[in-house]
Amino acid sequence: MIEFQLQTLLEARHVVVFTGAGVSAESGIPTFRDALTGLWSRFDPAALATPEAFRKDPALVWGWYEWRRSKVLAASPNAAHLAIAELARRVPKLTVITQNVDDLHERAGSRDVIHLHGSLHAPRCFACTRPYAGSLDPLNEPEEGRSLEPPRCHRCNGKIRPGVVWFGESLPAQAWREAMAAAEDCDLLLSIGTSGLVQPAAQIPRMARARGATVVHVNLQPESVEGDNEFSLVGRAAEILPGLLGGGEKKYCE
Ligand code: BV8
Ligand code: ZN
Repeated sequence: MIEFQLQTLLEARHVVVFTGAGVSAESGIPTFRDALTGLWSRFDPAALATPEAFRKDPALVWGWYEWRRSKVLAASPNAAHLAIAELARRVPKLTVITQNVDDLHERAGSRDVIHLHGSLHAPRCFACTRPYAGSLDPLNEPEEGRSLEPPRCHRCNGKIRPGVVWFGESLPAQAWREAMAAAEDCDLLLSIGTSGLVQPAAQIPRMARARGATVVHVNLQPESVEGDNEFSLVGRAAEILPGLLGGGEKKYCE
């Protein structure tokens, strides 16, 4: 049996915490694949999360994102987000790199979070790319499955789009540079709640391992791991992360 202990965590010089939708699941935010439950289930997320979908039917895409944003506004950070913020206070250096478009890491107290796929809270003009200066009215609670006309840019009257990275769009160059630099510098990377399907984000844990870092996966599903510096912790992030900090020893086989 291989043990991964709190000690290994706290001896690290630079920890990277790399998160996917699974870290927000216990805050009630559906993961990307689950995001199409209920009245959205008739749509394919990968098809909706594209510039083509927005060009074709801006109100449908804007309605989906406003529904997701309203769920984020109504949600709270969970014990996993809070444990990650606490960990940053106990190690010399910690970098959070997230694929998520919610702000739950920030609301849990994490700082300088690197958002590889943008944010629901940074709407911008689809035409001139200027940030949207208007306030998005959270009061008109978007109905699930309903289209919603996007607001218009104050400068060029273009349609406002969500500030996320769609499939087929490049990742923000600076975020990607910072994420690669952190992955190559860290000596421990915690990969939490990600299926590792989406590129190039899925390269981040691999980059860390290639530089000799220890990589620990936290997921409901076991991760196939190799070598003696890769581990798979199976379970809920909101239980495992506080457990790690609480000093609980985790025993599990490779
Ligand atoms: C680009 C923002 C190039 C939008 C997102 C063929 C092969 C390889 C790659 C490609 C290909 N064809 C196209 C590509 C590229 C494409 C891609 O990767 N496609 C995949 C699907 C095959 N990538 C892109 O297009 C990227 N851009 O490549 O640009 C380029 C180059 C030059 C010039 C122009 C372009 C851009 C990708 C960004 C897409 N945007 N998000 C939005 O949110 O609406 S990605 C989106 O899906 C999420 O952000 C998330 O990162 C990702 C996956 O979503 P989920 O599955 O929900 O989340 P996750 O994977 O994290 O899975 C949840 C996990 O949590 C599960 O494992 C589950 O077990 C676990 N879990 C659940 N509950 C818990 C838990 N774990 C612990 N505790 C729990 N409680
Ligand atoms: Zn504009």
